[in-house]
Amino acid sequence: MSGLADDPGIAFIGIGSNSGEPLNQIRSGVNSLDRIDGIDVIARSSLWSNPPVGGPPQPDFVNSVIAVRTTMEPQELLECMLRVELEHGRDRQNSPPNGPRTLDLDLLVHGSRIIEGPSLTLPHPRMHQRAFVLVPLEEIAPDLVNPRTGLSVQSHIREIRDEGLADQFLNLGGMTDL
Ligand code: PH2
Ligand code: MG
Ligand code: MG
Repeated sequence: MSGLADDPGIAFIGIGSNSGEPLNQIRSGVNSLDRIDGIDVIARSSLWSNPPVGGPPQPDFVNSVIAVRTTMEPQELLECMLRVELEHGRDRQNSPPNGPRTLDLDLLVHGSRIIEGPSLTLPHPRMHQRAFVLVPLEEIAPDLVNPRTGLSVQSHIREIRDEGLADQFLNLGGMTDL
């Protein structure tokens, strides 16, 4: 899998779910993305159970990260991701900020693009501080350099581990083991 980290046609997508049937929704959501013309899922992390960060009291999340090879520009890819969220019961209108969700797909990195737009910021502005992104991302792309911080996933995760933020993570296995 070498080259994943510096290939301009590769995007990384963070996935989270803590309502309904998280394992089924994540597996189904990833399959839906893979079936779209112009999106090929090329790597899948394990599924990680972990406590919610922020928001109201809510169930633990299952988080994962995938790598996709895509011919799409970020905005088009994002629109496909929003469509897949909706198909999996996502209801933005009736949920509190950072509250429970059936399926959350976040575009983390798209090649080396840096974008500060009204509907999209790339790389994801908080990804390097979030254990629920870094722990799964490290499995598939430890050498990926965040174009915003200039630091690799491995070096960001060292800080997170030192702060104890990755202590409560439970590996539930791979997506194809479900
Ligand atoms: N997503 C959030 C807010 N908090 N916590 C965890 N553990 N995992 C998430 O995916 C998550 C969260 C907003 O998208
Ligand atoms: Mg999110
Ligand atoms: Mg989101």
